[in-house]
Amino acid sequence: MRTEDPRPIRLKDYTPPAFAIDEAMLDIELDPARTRVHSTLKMRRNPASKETAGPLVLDGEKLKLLEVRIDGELLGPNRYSVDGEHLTIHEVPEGKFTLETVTTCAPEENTALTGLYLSDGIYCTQCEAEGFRRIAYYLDRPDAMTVFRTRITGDRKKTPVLLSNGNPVKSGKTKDGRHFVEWHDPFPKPAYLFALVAGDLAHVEDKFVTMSGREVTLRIFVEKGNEDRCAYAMEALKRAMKWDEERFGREYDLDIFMIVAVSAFNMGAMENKGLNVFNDKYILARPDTATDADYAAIEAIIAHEYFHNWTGNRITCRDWFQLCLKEGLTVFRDQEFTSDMRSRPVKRISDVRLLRAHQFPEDGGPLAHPVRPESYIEINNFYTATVYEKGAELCRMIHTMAGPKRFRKGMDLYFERHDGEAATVENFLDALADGAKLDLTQFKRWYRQSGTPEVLASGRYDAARKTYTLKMSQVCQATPGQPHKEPYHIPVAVGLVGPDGKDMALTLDGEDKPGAKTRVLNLTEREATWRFRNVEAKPVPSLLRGFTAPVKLSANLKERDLVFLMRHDSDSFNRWEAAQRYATGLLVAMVEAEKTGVPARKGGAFAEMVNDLLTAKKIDPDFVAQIILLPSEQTLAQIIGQEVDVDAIHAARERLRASIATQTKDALLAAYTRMEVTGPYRPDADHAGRRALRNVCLGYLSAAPGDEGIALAAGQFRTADNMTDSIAALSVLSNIDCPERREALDAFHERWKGDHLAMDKWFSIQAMSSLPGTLDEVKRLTGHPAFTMKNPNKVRALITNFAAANQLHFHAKDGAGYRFIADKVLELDKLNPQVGARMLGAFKSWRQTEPKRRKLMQKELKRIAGTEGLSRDVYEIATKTLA
Ligand code: B3K
Ligand code: ZN
Repeated sequence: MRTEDPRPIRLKDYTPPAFAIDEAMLDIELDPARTRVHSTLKMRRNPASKETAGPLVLDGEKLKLLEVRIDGELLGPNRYSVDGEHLTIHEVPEGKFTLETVTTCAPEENTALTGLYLSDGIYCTQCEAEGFRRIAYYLDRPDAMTVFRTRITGDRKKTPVLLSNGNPVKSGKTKDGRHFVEWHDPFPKPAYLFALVAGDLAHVEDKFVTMSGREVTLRIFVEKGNEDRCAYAMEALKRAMKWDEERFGREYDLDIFMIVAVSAFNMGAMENKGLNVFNDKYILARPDTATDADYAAIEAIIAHEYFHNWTGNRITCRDWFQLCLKEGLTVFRDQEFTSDMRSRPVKRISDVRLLRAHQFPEDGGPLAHPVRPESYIEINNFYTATVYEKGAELCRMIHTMAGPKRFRKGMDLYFERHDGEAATVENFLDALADGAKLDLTQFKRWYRQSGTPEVLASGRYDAARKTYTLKMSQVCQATPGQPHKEPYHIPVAVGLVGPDGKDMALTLDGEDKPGAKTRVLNLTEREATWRFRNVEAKPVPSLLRGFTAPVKLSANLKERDLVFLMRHDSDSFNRWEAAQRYATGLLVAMVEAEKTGVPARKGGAFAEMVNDLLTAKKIDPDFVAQIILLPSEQTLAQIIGQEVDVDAIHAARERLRASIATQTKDALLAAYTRMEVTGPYRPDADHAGRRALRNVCLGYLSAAPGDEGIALAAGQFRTADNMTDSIAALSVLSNIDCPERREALDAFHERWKGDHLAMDKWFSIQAMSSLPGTLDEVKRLTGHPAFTMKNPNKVRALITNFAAANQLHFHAKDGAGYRFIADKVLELDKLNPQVGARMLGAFKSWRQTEPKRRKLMQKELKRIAGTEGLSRDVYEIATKTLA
């Protein structure tokens, strides 16, 4: 409980800012305890505002105010007032005026890592969403855009590198032996895109020539000694710059583009104009230190932040309710980039996995909110899977409906109309509708209705008439604050697979010629029917190909239809989907059997598929690695949905793994050998795919009875020459109680104890172990010298991972997992509320657990919600989760 409950901010209350800032000049003198910021703002009343009189209210937090001046005149304390959140100047001149403030802040005390902070000797800022107000008094809102000039002064030894946005214009020494650099960013921007970095950093440099022939300097700044880990990030950056030119016609606009890698960062990365700041885990990579998954993430995040330069920076958001305007769209763009760089089907599978693992539960739980939320207490809680991932799905649906060419026309129009503006979702949809010639009126509901629509499909074949009738209906469950939903516009890609395993050409009623083999049907009503003609034999329908809409589909396909599709569907996504559905069906029955003692079947068809795929002459390893993997314990918990018993799920999945491994052992061993990669390490899809499949085989082999799997994993761990294989072997061993386990963990520790990123892997593997005693081990590891609650990567590796990715132990029957996490959330609430609030997300599915656990979870949630002095971040998540 808080003494005063924080008030929600609402979309419907939006009004333009009362004042405009024409120019901002910041003079920043760095000091760990007392950084001095002299801000000079050229201001006037905003002509777009209805407010023509009244005070000037600026945002500011944790600042010490030393001076306020208007047009050079020092204001006495009676002319303004200050509280913990604002500086209010009672009266300002009629026309243009200059406002100067002098404030100080204490970067060394800043553990929240928002605003200006000092960590490991590096000064760094994070201003999105509302961090700039911890640097200076300002109109800290995205629709207040201005040109910034920033002068940074610092110690020459400790901070030889002084960076900010835009282009460097001046530098030199100061009289007191320090030095300064002045930066000028010609592109008007909101304060959330401001950045400053200072420290003793090394850099690597390259260049890129844009499509119009301009040369851009590219620099990646890292801690000294890490220069040899930047090559992949630099390559990825150049590929992203080129791709955005080719695919979207977007060119980079400044003379220099900089990226800084820091080790203390609240999230993945930040798209500050011309000066992206990255969590170093998404920059630094060498074959022996980074896994294939790390390489893939680096490529994707580099691209994502770079793409923000147009979708986010050049066109920014009017207010934070429009967050999906930049995030959903930019995720869609980075997904497309990865699909073009790697395997499109595998990328789609992994994106849908992510969506189902994080977004679906969010949309079906107490924290459900629309892609464009209508209210929030703390905006940082809304950087969610819904805004990002579902937001991307909405862009993907528009792309599906328009086709690539018309979609591009729509995007071109969006850039043309809104470049330099702070825009809204409506602006985006209007531009897309006009440019792509689409009617998006009904589609718009996706942005305001929360919840995952369920689509029910059923088909009937009429052999006499040779018709196939497909009926689809939609419904969306109530979500918090939204009891009733209007029907959505849902594009459903459909194919009909004939008995020969081939797609039929589809002719709808009323058409005289056969059309394409995959057709997009638009379900816009609560229920609709389509009839296909000239269907020569009874088909198996392949519905929602490529997952064209973020819905839950039930098609009630028979087991034999699923087996047929997982072997024959020409749509790779649906082949994978059929295999997942088949395996899920088996596992759910097995979980039931665990409880009732009635033995379930062994999953022969799945094992047969594994066997056939592994022994086929030509295989796509990356795809096979995906399709033979069983659904995760979390997925099963979600599908079961109520009275979830994590022990039964774990036991059932382990039994099925062992059974498949036993049935396919020879094929697994053969593939394990066949997939070995020789020659120098390459992180591309081809090599990474082979390693992925090989390591999935290793996982299965370790589940088979006997010690062969252990020996194989221990051997792989010892001989691996890259982090991917080393980590894969280590995580297999981490789940088996054997002497090789400890040996491998110790050896890894010995080799990598000086490397903070590798140590994160070591922490997280232990946090995710299924062995008994894991919680005690995690508690013990919080005392490890490399662990600190002040570094978010460490916290996420050891603690958040335990809460979010170790379902078995987080949900331990005695409630010890819940207690531990609740304690850590409260501890973080004081240090870093953003990271604490994220961790608390692990409690969101408390209502789905069986009654005893449900009570225990509720008790911890109540304990948190009842704590005096909570941050807005944790308060909002705790109270909404309980509601
Ligand atoms: N825009 C940032 C996220 C900021 C999160 C603030 N709590 C990174 C990104 O999405 O690219
Ligand atoms: Zn983003």
